[in-house]
Amino acid sequence: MARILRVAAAQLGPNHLDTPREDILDRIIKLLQAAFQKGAQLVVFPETALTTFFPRYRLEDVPQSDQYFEDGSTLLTSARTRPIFDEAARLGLDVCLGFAEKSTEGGQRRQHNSCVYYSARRGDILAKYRKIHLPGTLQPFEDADAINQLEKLWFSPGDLGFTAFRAPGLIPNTTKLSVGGDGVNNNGNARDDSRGDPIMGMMICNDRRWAESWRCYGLQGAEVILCGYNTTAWAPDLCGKVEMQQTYEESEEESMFQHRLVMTANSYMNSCFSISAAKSGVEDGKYGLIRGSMIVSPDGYVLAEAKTKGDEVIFAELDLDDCLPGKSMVSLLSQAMTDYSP
Ligand code: CDV
Repeated sequence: MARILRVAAAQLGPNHLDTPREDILDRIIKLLQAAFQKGAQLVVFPETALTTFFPRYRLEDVPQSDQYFEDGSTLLTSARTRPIFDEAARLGLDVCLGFAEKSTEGGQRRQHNSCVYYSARRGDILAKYRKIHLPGTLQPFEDADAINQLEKLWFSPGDLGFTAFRAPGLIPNTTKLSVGGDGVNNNGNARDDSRGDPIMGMMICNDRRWAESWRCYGLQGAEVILCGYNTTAWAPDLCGKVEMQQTYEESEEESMFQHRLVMTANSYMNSCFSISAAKSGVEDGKYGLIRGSMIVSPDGYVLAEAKTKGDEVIFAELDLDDCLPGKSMVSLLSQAMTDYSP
């Protein structure tokens, strides 16, 4: 029996430093409704979906910076975020949403680049991920015109690991089993838990460029990877390319190529689906972000891809059992390695 999951990536066009939160919430809610119309059960939004990508600025350039942070424990109740989850609950949609998080765990203020997984079935947040690979520099470049990426300054590295989880209520007649292993037994046959609820893993933007992010999830049997991003189309200082004198268009094309490369190759290598959602277009009149929200199959094929740099929903119907052949092959290989004695 197939295990069908209908998913969407909700790409957002640019947000600006002074875009009112009500406008952003309004766009996000319209995207949720568009995804629902297409038949989606799960919608993935970009990294820092609620704001401009403010970590490109120095602290002193963003004097009211606290307005860009959310308390992760009040997302469902705060007027700043609640309308999203109320609408998701009304439509019965699961949501993965990226946001800048402030917390005071242990009495100390911390800031993380985070995302949460909201389960409509549970009516609650099921999982949270805090970005581990924070790209860029601690100090701005000397060149005043350089485009900075100061995530190391704004955020602490994630402390929640790459923890896969099962999302309930999306697929009928699943068995109730926990996460673990690669979903196959030592003979290469699907273990009973391949009939369980879908196994999800979340990562954020730069995490997708590192094999260990994917492999940590792959080894937990992840079937769907969710990844929001804000990828600069043009940052020659940051990318060490000042000497290359690439044009803006060449740089953007290369960035798109590399995004597609990591999403397709890693989905294939871990035999999982992936859903990536961009914030795209030119933010704050100057900072270009690539497009390329896409849904990729365990064979590495792009099933759906955004065509614009604005608000856009892409959709695909996934059969999670398509993850099994690749995962079975891994299991056979590791068994062969265990059996091998020189
Ligand atoms: N937000 C990001 O993590 N952006 C990085 C850029 C700076 C390279 C990315 O990996 O897309």
